[in-house]
Amino acid sequence: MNVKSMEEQISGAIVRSFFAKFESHLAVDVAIVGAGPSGLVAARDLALAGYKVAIYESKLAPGGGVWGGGMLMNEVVVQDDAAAILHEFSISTTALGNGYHTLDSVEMAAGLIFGARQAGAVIFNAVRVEDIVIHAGVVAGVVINWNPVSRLEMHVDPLVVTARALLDGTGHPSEIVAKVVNKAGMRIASPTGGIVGEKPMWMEDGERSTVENTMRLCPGLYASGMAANNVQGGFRMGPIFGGMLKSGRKIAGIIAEDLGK
Ligand code: 48F
Repeated sequence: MNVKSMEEQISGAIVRSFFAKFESHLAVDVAIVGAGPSGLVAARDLALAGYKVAIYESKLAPGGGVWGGGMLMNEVVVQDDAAAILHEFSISTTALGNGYHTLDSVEMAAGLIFGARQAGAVIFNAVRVEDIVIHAGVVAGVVINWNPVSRLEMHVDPLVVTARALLDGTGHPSEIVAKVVNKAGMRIASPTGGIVGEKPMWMEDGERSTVENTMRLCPGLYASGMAANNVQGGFRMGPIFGGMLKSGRKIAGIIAEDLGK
């Protein structure tokens, strides 16, 4: 009898299990680029609504800008209405009684990741979206490669995942929208038809405008969080995260409405 070694069984289990996950997500309803707070909230909402959702995160650890709190002090602040979204993820907050809550940024990052995953969204970490697919004026998917391949500038062709909706949750640089505007030369829904560029710090205005700036940009393409703010020219706001969470919720609603069932 041919008995497999433990080494062979463990390696085989990982390879088969990963490739089953990968193959079943070569065509998805929603591809989300960036596992920051806005992308993770959108992912959970859309997965709970029954859509097939894949998140691509170039770093090894999903969570985006949450982990570091403010200036590496691992606490963040949210407003009352945004705390309610965190409570849906079973993330705890401490009410300050003035409309704000503090919370542990590590619990927030871990909780958002776990919530998105438990809802059924699949996260591909250490995977960089390096380009987009466009079919006749409609954004239709992502071009992906291992982030280390990108960083080492290895000459390796990527693979492609098609998506009915593509969400740019890449934060400050709005990398995916930049591809659509600069590489594909498409016009998007913004004051200039392109990327306006993020403004300096103004917490109150930034928090409000992040949600307002969250929208569909062209057929198949959406932006949330700081990516949405960069596109529309909103102010930055630093370590208050309510706008990010509400932006994720808003864009999930818009995408679900566009996709239908
Ligand atoms: O920046 P990020 O946390 O996204 P967000 O949802 O939240 C912004 C806040 O964290 C913070 C803030 C709040 O006041 O201002 O900045 O807008 O996370 C974006 C994620 O996208 C990943 C990146 O590593 C980060 O984890 N990312 C960026 N470009 C790519 C990418 C790419 N091309 N492919 C895959 N992942």
